[in-house]
Amino acid sequence: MTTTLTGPSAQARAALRRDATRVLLANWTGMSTVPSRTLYPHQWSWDSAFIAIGLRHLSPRRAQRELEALLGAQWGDGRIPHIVFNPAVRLDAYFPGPDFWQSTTAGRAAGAPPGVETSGIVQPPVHALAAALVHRSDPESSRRRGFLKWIYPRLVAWHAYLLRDRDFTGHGLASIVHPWESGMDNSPCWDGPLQRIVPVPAASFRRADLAHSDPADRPTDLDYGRYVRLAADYRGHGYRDAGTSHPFAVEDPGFNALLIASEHALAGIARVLGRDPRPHRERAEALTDSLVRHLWQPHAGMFLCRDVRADRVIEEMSVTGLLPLVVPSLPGRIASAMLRTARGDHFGLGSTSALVPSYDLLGSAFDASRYWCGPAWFNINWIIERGLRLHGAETEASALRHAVLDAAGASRFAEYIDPLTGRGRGATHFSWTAAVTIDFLARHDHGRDHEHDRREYR
Ligand code: 9WN
Repeated sequence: MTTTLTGPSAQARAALRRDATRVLLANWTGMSTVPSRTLYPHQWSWDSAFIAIGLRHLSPRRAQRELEALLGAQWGDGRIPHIVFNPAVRLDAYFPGPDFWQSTTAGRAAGAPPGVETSGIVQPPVHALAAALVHRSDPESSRRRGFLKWIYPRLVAWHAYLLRDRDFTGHGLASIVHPWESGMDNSPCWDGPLQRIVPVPAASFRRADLAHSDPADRPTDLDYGRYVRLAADYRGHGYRDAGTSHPFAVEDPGFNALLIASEHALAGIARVLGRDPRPHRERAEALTDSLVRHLWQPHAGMFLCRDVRADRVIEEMSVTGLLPLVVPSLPGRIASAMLRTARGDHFGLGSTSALVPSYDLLGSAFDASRYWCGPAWFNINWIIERGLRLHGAETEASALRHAVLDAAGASRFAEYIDPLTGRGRGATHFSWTAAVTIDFLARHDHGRDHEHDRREYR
């Protein structure tokens, strides 16, 4: 895959922006944006955060509405569900759909809202970061609509849920209780903990994803059998965390890193609202200490997941362990080691792989096509690019941005790509791919990356 140092020409940038804009317009339902018209015809939690980050350059108001639609389905206990279902979509268009999750009945005691069907699990907490960026794109309309005032207490409740109900170890970190909660569904990191889960028989459910994509690109039926078992058992416990055994419980560094970045963003939001930002900063620093203390693994040169039930480090190098680059106050020696790991043979940044792959290029489970077992994802590379800039690797950040723009255009805004060849995989016209493209193009045009990030964390 070739990448230019200067990036696409002005003409190519204009064409890319036009095409990416079309994707986001076509995927807008009137209330929010679907990740993909075919594969994912509802609203997804972390997708909407990335989508809002792109949409803010087209319509700050629509970006605000994207996040408001998601937070409008927040549960009473503070959780933001990973899917908000659109009642106009056929039940068999996505599995597991609202008839499986049954949030309005099974989730009632945990505070599921009565007027909307949602899933009962969560996804990585990137929302406060998205809200801060959306606000900054048009502070005037944000103020007029009371955007931050409305969203701030909801984001505070969301983080409180994660740190209150999901800290199973007392480490001060949030655990995920289902592979889907990581956003990296079939990462090889989950293979070990999933061994404990008895899959439901494949004949007992009907997957909808295979109608829209190549089975070789997707998780297997065995994976699905385990996903369904975990979700059904959680539902059986009313989606309550207290008193539920959670046979799958993992401290995931990427999930917690995004929580830290979002907690810093909450400090910025609090300041704009005239509130005290210090509790957020202190929480972010405490989380950073816990992340380093419990998940940093010097022998790997990166963060690794922890299997909470087995009380064991998961010795698999997934890109989730590089996402802490997005944490601003990471100790310098750790940031440097991570940069070396990203550039090295396991992730091949700037050499073997123009975009950072989702999993260790040398890992025994590496598969260049299969979902989170190797392919490179655009939202993940957006996070890595931000991390590179935060830690002073400006040149690599620009090269990565150009590579993302090349790959997005060449793959028709693919869901993900083969990291070795750049070939698109999964769905095309994928929303967060278009959103990340628009965000990178806007920043290319304004050339204000550096200044932005420094200001954010002051
Ligand atoms: C399950 C929507 C979502 C992303 C996830 C990605 C995939 C769903 C699925 O699609 O997960 O949530 O059915 O495979 O893994 O990161 O949010 O784009």
